[in-house]
Amino acid sequence: MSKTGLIDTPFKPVEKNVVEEYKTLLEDALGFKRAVDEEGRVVDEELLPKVSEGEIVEIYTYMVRARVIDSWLLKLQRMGKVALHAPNKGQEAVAVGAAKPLRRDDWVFPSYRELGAYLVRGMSEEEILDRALANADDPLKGSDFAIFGNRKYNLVPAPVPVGNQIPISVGAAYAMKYLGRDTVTLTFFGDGATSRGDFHAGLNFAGVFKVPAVLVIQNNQWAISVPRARQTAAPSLAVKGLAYGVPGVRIDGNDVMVVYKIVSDAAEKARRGGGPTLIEAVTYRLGPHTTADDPSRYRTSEEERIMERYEPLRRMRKFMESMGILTEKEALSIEEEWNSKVEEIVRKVLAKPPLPENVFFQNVYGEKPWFIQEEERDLEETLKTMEELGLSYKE
Ligand SMILES: Cc1ncc(C[n+]2csc(CCOP(=O)(O)OP(=O)(O)O)c2C)c(N)n1
Repeated sequence: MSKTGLIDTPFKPVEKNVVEEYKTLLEDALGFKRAVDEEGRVVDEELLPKVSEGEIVEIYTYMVRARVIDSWLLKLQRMGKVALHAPNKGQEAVAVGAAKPLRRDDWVFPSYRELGAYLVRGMSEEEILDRALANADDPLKGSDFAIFGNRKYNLVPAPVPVGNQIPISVGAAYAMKYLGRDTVTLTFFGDGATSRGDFHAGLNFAGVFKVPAVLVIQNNQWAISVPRARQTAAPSLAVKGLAYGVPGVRIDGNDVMVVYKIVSDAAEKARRGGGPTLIEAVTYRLGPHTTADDPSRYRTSEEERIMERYEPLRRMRKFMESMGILTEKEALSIEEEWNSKVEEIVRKVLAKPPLPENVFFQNVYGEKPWFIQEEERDLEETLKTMEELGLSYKE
């Protein structure tokens, strides 16, 4: 026996009880949990979260709001007002269902496709649009496009490199544990991100140090044009957690009820010192990867048409109707209501002034080095000369 007891000696196989425990864990990681099927029927009552009817309507409303703002961002990009947008259509249940059970002081590390989570955290449509248009009220002051986030809501801006948020969020979770807090981190990333080294480094650290992290894979089947089958030869993505000692659960990501339930249980377990969970939420991206993508080059419209049947809003309407919570008509009127609300917000936001031209030189350095000061002066002079010549770079 070593002094620390941390090394395997004498050499022996893994104990029987661990093998038994892993057999149960395998079932979760290779299975497929759902509470409500695509026709809105309850298929497993045990997986329904304990939420009131009012909360169910609230959850549905967040999903509607995410869908509405998403379609506006798409339109505004086509109008040349937004540089780039990564559509969320079809993935609202994962974003809303995972963010909703969290506490205000928990931390969310999104990827770039979680509008529903931003709304749940408290970001308004106006703030989302200010960000997307990079206007004078943009909370991130024009830094990078298509990336959201806001310190006010413990919502960390997503990185551009795929999967970078994984080790960063795991480190943040470790910090929470180190500080003795009972806050957790919730991280979103795609199926493609599971092929990056950052995923493996993050999961390994999370498992070894039992950090309070909930890691959610938005398995939307595609990493731009690369299908899920090209990401791994493993039978599921959730099963990858087990190699790192992180329990993995594979769930129906279009069933917001099961997403809420599984994330809520994982977060509470993490809060009590039970360590991390990897959740594979199986969903489908109904739109293009970004506004710069054309999915018809790598998948059929037949596939998209079939997947429409599984989309989460339709399922929620059917579920609420069958539970006598809201009729389909009432549910659809929530969509109409938000459509007109957001239209008004769009008008307001479009009328706001742009960021000042010298924004590049602000918010980066506490004290600007000489070469930055020189560049800033250069810009000022260029703008002055353009004005004298009657030239404008604005529309
Ligand atoms: C390190 C890195 N490699 C490549 C890219 C280009 N890229 C941007 S998004 C993306 C696909 C990501 O797919 P996935 O993780 O499944 O997320 P999804 O977009 O499907 O939500 C790629 C390859 C990048 N941003 N960073």
